[in-house]
Amino acid sequence: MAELLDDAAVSARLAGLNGWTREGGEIRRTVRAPSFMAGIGLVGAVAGAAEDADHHPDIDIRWRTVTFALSTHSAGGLTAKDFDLAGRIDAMAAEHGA
Ligand code: H2B
Repeated sequence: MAELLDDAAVSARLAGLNGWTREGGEIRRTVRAPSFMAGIGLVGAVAGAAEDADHHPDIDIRWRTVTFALSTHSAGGLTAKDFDLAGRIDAMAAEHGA
């Protein structure tokens, strides 16, 4: 099972991401896509990556504003799995103009 990261490790890994904030035991990023359909396209791409990783973000879609939240439920907090997927979401967000 993935191990919980300590505060120093969380801070270090947050510094390598784009626009993510820590909210207790999860990390969140809100992106603004250029259109509703671009946001949906991003969500579809993230869904594929989540299935590949067997790790799934909570996703909130409001017109073209999409919020992703990540935590590792089985560990009760943040692990490398969250930051690995967050980095992939950052790359996909850039590809979708968000
Ligand atoms: N996604 C997230 N975000 N956290 C988890 O702990 C998690 C998951 N667990 N997706 C996975 C699925 C687990 O249920 C399977 C069995 O690996």
